[in-house]
Amino acid sequence: MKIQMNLVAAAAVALLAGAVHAEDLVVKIGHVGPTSGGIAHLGKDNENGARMAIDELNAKGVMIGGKKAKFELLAEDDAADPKQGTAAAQKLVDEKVNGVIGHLNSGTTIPASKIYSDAGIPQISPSATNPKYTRQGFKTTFRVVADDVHLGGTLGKYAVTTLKGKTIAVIDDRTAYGQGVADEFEKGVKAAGGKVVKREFTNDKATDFTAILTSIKGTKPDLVFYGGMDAVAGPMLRQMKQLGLSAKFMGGDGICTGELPKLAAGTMADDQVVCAEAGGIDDKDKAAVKAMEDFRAKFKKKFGADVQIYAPYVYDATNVMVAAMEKAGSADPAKYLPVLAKTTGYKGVTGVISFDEKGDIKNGALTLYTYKAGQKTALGVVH
Ligand code: ABU
Repeated sequence: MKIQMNLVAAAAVALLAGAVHAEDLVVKIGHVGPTSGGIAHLGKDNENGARMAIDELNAKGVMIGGKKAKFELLAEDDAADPKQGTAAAQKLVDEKVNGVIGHLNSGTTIPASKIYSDAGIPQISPSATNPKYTRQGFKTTFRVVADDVHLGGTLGKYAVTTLKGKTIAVIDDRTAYGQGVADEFEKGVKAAGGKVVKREFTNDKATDFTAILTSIKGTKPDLVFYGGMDAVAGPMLRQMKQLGLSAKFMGGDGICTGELPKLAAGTMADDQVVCAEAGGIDDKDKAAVKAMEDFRAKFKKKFGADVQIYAPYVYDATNVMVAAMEKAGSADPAKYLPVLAKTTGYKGVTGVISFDEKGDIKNGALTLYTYKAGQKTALGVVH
């Protein structure tokens, strides 16, 4: 009899628990990045940033409009390819996601943004830096990093005024990001009174740069800028060394990764490479520095890997989106989108996030880095 009573009680508890689950609000967050191909290490880094945020939000228990939210991560791979990017976007729209974090590359983020905009789904890119992304007149596009105008322009000025570059060569990979950041770099060099003596291009899958590096070597450059990603920059640095081209090497955030020394197979001299991350926190802000250190330690413990570059920005982007849902009391894109657009003073691990009228981060910082003994080493934060 007693056993029967216990079984009835257990069944009641299970029923109650089931009823609570039935009341949960399922919130689907899409994430898109290249988790296959040459920059899969960066796509995985971004995806892990989203996974970390989602796991923490579920563990914390977030209430949206009086219901307990259960967040689901729908992670898609676009292989950094614009066509696969739009296919992934359409798939997420068909899955009726409540919001999207991504994509990683400007070349995939920009075409995908039209699909999300048509569906009214908010999208926050944690890493696409081409300015066009937020300048298409869409209400659904947001970005938590500085853009290539700031990035390329700052690096161009730095090349001339700090590194004293006199003969500067520029290479890009002809992607929306690579070409765009190289153009902005060139403008920055010219504005600072410098001169670009050679402009060459390759593509984002190339492995042999002998012809363009030989042509550049003929101009005796003291500085080479590459607009593109680390998967190409690494082998390019290796081939520069083979050709006896020991110029300084600069690039934007796409090369500014923890993986670059490995991809360059130990051919980088100390201080040879200068690059910039499109975000950063002031090292005088001890609380912010500690928050970032804690994030990196938690990330390493959870995934067994160091942050490459943008995982903390993905983490913040996910949390900013969910904070807007909480504030709006709804995960319905039409209801929380206006609240997201008004985001002001959100304190994340990457700093303070406020959006301007285009959906860009206000007062986005940059962090300049070099590499010493194969370690990415900060030179300073620029606003
Ligand atoms: N911002 C560098 C990598 C992503 C992109 O903009 O293509």
